[in-house]
Amino acid sequence: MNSKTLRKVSLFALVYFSMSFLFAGGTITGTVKYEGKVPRMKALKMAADPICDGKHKDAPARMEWLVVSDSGELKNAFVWIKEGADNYPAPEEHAVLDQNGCIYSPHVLGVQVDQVVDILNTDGTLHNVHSLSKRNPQFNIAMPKFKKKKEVTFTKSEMMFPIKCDVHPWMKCYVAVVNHPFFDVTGEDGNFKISGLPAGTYTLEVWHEKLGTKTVSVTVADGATETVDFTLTKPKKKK
Ligand SMILES: [Cu+2]
Repeated sequence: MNSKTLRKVSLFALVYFSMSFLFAGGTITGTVKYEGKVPRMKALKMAADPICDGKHKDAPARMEWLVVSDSGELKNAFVWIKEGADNYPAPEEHAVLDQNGCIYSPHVLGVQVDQVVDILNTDGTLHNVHSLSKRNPQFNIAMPKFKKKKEVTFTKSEMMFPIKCDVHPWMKCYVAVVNHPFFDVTGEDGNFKISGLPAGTYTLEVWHEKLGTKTVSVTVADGATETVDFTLTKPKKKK
């Protein structure tokens, strides 16, 4: 390579490098809170399976349909770009759904279309993985104690559907299949963060298994961070 070409290549690399910072994409971040009476989550009765029961000797596992901190931060809310994002190819990285202590971990899982999901059986007991999807074909897989891993993929985008275990009736989790990577699930602090969004206007939605959904329109610029907080309440009972 002569020095002229080298200069050209270096200049190109420099411009490219700077541009990647300029166009790093926008971020939406925030906190999901719950407002209302917080029920105490009942302990799960696992006595029917001594292996499950034995894994929670110190503290019983509890139901997870409404997990709220003392200051109202809501866990297991799914926040995602409902409208405005393009289709993205599946990442190489596998998503993981573990069956550990006879509960699903995580309780709410977001995956991309065609992304490989490793369904693990860490328990050494029989589980049955039964998907109740509507757009994607349902499956019903027995995972005997020696079956440590099963890989599945979902080929169509589909908002939340349950996966349950027919052996242990308390086992239930929720899966969303999204055609892009812009989603997050809140942890115990209620926080979510969606990064790398191309500049634009999007419909952002929060979903919770008992509290329903809420949407908001958000405009993000390259390199900027928008904060969006949600407060969810119990839906009114239908009369
Ligand atoms: Cu099970």
